Amino acid sequence: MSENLWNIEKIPYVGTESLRQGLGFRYYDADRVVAGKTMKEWMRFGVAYWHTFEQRLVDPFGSGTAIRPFDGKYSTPLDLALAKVDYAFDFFTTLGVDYFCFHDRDIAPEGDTLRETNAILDKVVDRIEEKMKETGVKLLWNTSSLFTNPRFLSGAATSPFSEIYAYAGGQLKHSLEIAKRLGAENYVFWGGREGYENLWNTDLKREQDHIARFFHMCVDYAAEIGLDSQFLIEPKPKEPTAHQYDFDAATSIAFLQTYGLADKFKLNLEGNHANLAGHTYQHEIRVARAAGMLGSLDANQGDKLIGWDIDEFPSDLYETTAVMHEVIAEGSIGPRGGLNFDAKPRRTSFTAEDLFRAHIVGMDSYAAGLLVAARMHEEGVINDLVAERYSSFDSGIGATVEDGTATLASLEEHALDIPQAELMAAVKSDHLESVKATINNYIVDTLGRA
Ligand code: XUL
Ligand code: CO
Repeated sequence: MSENLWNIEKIPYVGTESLRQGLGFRYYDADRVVAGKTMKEWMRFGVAYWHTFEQRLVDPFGSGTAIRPFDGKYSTPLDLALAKVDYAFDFFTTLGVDYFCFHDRDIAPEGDTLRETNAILDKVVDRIEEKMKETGVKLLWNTSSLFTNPRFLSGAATSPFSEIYAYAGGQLKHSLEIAKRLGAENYVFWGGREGYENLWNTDLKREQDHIARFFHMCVDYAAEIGLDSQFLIEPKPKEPTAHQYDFDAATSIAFLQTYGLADKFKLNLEGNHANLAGHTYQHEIRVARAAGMLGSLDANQGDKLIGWDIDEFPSDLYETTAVMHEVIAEGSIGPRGGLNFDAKPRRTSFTAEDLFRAHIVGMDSYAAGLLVAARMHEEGVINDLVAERYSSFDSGIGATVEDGTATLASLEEHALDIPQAELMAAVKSDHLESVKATINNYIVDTLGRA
């Protein structure tokens, strides 16, 4: 048995030797070069501290089922928090991921005042800093939990209570200092309770003005301390509030543009959040790409039959292929992004080993998606069909639209005398069913040969 705290051997790449998935990677081969980069460079996988080390696998109907190796071994919350850092870094190196992510409140307990809380937090950050140096594991992003403590019941930067707003600002300031100290690649703002339960008691405009001011203060403070982490907004349409202000990618982009923040922020997009907004994951990524705002990805998936944010580990190869298609087309997951598993095992997968099993499936599913998307990219399958679909804009009347010389009068002159039959000859079938079958064929064939 290995020496590490989880008693699990380093997870190996085993390839396609067995159809039964165990504690080994079938597709994820970290240093394998695909479409010009290694798998680990494309994906930059991250482990989410809050799920993997904090989540007890509760649901709204029952308490936690999780069994963890640190349970019951430490007498004070601080001792437990410090020990968990060691467990966490052993987990990262055993699994073979290069990044992790955390909220301030995941890693350390709170004191009575913000000053006391910050002092406790710093002790744990000291330990994290040591472990980062020792292992080479890096911080994909950190963030601040401005939603768990009861003080934030009506939001933080959109709270109607100015004392709470001020507290949130103070808390956030220290969180940015930690990002600087640990060299965070990104800094994430997920609007925990920044939204409303009910419009009758809500001044929506005032709340949005307040949170925009908050973000400007963050930008100013980052400049003051020389913090260069990429700021990211993480959209989600609802849960816990009935309506979250950062509803989806398009809404968040409009908000950032309205308040003069668009050049300072990008987006961290999450699969299950996309579904809650009535979108696919691919849609959210495409919208962000179109605006030059793709920042990073929270990798998880939802369930067609369950209406909540269930944060399931990704296993849907069709979706991972779609996501990696977008990433390859973009060239990377944003300038400093990665794939953070904002995901938890099912309540019925309660052993510590299941944490490894779940991450392996997530990493393998994305590695498989990368292989398929890279091959489709190399063979031009999707790019060719899209280029062909819009080719009438490459010349003739279409080109005048794109070069800005067309007017309604020039379009009318062009269209006025074309007979219906000739016009309909310009319209082509998409053969969409064949397109979908082609993608299926690439998935089956590529993974069959992997
Ligand atoms: C909540 C969620 C958060 C953010 C970070 O749904 O996704 O964990 O990723 O605050
Ligand atoms: Co998330």
